[in-house]
Amino acid sequence: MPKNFGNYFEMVFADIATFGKAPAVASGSFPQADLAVFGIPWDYTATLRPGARLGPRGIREQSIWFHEVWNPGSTPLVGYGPPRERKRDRMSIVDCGDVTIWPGDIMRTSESIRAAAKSVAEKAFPLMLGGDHYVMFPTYQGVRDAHPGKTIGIIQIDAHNDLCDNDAVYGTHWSGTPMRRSIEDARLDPRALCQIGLRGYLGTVERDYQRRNGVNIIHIPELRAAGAEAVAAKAVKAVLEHADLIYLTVDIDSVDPSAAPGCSTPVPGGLHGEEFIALLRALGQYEEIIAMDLVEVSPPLDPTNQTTLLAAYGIFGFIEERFLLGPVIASP
Ligand SMILES: [Mn+2]
Repeated sequence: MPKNFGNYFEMVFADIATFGKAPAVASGSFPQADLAVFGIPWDYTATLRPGARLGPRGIREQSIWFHEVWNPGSTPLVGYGPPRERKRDRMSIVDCGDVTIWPGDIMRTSESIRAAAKSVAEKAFPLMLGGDHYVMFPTYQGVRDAHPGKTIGIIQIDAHNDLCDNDAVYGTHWSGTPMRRSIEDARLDPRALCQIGLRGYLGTVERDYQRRNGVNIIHIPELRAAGAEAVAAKAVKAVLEHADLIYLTVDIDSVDPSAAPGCSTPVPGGLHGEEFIALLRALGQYEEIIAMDLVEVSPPLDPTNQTTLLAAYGIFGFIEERFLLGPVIASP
């Protein structure tokens, strides 16, 4: 502990808020790491309510609560549940800062995001913090660029299908289109897309498109009945029938507004906070998932920080499962 600068990790309110207090890397450098975090402070393609440009900063601030998951002090933290073996105590995480954006210029910004995501994904498991959901599309393209010769399917946790195409008002590049763009502009096989958590009023055009093209859909009642582990297994299996690897995209509006009010387009009837956490933990057990994002968190709409806190906690559950925890310890 330095004498005059630097504070105990537990002090969430102190020091520079990198993700989980991971070391910040110099802008534009991409070191080898287990996991590399980068933000996209962009919400120019949001529809209903803005503020997701502040999502990366908000998630970083709340993430500090959980830094000991990956960088433990005297006693490693473990998630609640049956005793687990720990594969290792530490992992390397770096925070690459935020991608350069060009306010209002979608195409120039998309090029910037795609190149950044490729650079990160070549060196580490990339974790992207959005940003409205549109930024997932160029991120997905960049991750694909980093895995030449591999097909990459998508598991999407979301209230909305984001399969709109050419809206009369918003056009083709906005937060309702990233899955459609991924299919039509980035050669995603629609059968390698699995959407979990859809609800509310969705367009008949998009519903028919889903059915016609074999998009996999898992609604919340099925998750509630079967449990997170079974749903994660089903989603992974469905996607891997038509792809080599998986990109996981997580829209915080998948969660019920009672637990996640701070987002652009909340829809009642969503995942409970605990279901959200359990689902991310379950998905964290699949090494075929090689990239992740969490999008649509809007701190200005989140006066108690509960949405950003849930987002950060959910991410750490995934990280803990993916990188640090082993099997349940068998009872003697
Ligand atoms: Mn979405």
